[in-house]
Amino acid sequence: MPLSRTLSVSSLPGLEEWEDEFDLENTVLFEVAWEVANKVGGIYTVLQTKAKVTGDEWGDNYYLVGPYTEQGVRTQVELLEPPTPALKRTLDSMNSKGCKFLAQSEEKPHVVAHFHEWLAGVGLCLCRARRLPVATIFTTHATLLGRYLCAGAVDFYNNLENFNVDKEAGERQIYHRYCMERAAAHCAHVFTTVSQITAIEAQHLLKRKPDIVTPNGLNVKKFSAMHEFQNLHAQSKARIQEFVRGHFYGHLDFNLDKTLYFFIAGRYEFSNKGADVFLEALARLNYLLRVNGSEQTVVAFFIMPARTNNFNVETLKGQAVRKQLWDTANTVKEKFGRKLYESLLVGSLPDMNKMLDKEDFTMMKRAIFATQRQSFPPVCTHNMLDDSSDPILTTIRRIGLFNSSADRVKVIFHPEFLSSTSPLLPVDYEEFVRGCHLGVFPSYYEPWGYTPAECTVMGIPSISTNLSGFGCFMEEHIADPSAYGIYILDRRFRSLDDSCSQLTSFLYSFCQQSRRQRIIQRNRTERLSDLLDWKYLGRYYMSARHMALAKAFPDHFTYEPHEADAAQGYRYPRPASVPPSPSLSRHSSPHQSEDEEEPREGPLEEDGERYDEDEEAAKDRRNIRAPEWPR
Ligand code: G6P
Ligand code: 1S3
Repeated sequence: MPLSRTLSVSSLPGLEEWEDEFDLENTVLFEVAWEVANKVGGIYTVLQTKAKVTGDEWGDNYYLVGPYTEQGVRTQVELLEPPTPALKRTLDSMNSKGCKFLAQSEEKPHVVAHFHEWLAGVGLCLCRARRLPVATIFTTHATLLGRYLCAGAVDFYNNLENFNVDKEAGERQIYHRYCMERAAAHCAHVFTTVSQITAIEAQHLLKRKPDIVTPNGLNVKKFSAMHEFQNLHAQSKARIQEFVRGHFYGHLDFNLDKTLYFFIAGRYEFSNKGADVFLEALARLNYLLRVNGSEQTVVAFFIMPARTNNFNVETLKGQAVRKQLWDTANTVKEKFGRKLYESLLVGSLPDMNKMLDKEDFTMMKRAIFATQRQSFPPVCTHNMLDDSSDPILTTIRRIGLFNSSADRVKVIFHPEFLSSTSPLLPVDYEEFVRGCHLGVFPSYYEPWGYTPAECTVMGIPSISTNLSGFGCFMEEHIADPSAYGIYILDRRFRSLDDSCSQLTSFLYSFCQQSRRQRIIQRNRTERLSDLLDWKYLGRYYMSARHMALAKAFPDHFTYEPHEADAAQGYRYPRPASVPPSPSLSRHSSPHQSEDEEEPREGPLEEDGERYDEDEEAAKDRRNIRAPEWPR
């Protein structure tokens, strides 16, 4: 009996459920990548989050192949016996021969082998060179040469068609790797990449136009309580505030209730990831907040791993001082409580002048004394090995953001990925993101960009760019992205200086929102999650596999070319309560009320209009322009 596969997209309003009967019997899918159960970067996230929908579709016929690492096997893999005799024979044979071959079976299944990135692409080239009966797919998540060219001072996007690719690769000493990538792209039955912008790049640098764009999705977690993500924001923010209390000990002259947390995170590619632009915009924001006498403070985190030899003493001391103050307060509180209790027991009101004795005051004075320090709170949490040449630190020295009292923008560089077991900031990445107010990812080179996508599904607004796959995808599918907390910076048609100004204005406008405006905006941001769910985006991978099977085994499979652009024209409307013309709206985030009420208990007034989150969401669903479905 043929297995059938169904991808449910019913959660995405306006898109019909896509059901496709496809004979999967005797068809096997291998997905091969260096990052299978091996966390290096974004490709790990692609494979790990996609595993569920692909597994639902292919069941036991789905295999992920990656490098054997002790750590990966111990923490992420459950060791099992091979489920079919054919696979067992193949694996036994591979073991005995030192892993020499892959496709051998009496049943002659139709094999689809999907290779990610140039490292795995070597396997693809060998499949074709040895004429194995395998339908092959190659996905590149970035081009090697593109990444290298962008990291230098090159006007990349205006010169895509002019690069002498062999020369450029040779000069950067990546010619051998470049050749492997280009060979894999050309050998594959189907070549894909993660965004339109990288498709154009691949066409020029690898000299093959991708057949399908396969955007990256996420495994979206839905809470049963609708606003649970708002509660999580408050809880996680409290964890970050604790850290900030320690980090800024002795300089806590700003109001934590009026402090916003911005962050950038990812691989440490200073200009590719836009850390340069972010720093410049922070310096300008600092100036604007100061001259306008703003009460807001911004703490900007840079979470980018660099070479260090552990936390620095001053940073650790900050958390120790905070802990000591906490312990002191608790000791005094307990003594106070006991005296109060004794007094109530004998039926009298306590004499408040006798509640604290000399010893208590001494203890408190000593604790306060420990919070005195001469230096500013450190910018960096670790001892950097390349302190004097590090690009973030060098820029901070140049722009002078040293965490002084006068600064309205404070900077914390944490050059290590976050972990819930850290003695300094014991939160994992997800918890950290939830606790922040805004993710800032002004990348110059970003084929997709998971960081803003992750923010979106957690209901945290973010800034990306029109040079990132994510930013372009959101621009295409949302009528007014900024109303949903998706700010897209123009890095394509503006000079660097203009992009910095635009980013500054995004940041400054964000700082002017009231709490209730931020809450409304987070509700809207979170509503976009379905758009980024593999339940919906998985269809592009399906199409790529259909196409590859049809090319490799034309007698057995056919491919309907319309499949790949099934969602063209799909668009989220502007939120129902945002005025239709931008001229009516200073910026299209929810605004302008100074009160700090929270809008979750019922309808509220927004710009004289009624705002009701549930009603607005329902209205938006009705307004969504459904695409014409090609059949
Ligand atoms: C969530 C919580 C509220 C809290 C708010 C803070 O919405 O449910 O209780 O007041 O976050 O928002 P803010 O943007 O100021 O961190
Ligand atoms: C690449 O990882 P990166 O951060 O080096 O692949 C990711 C997954 O497709 C993608 O999101 C990212 O933009 C690329 O750059």
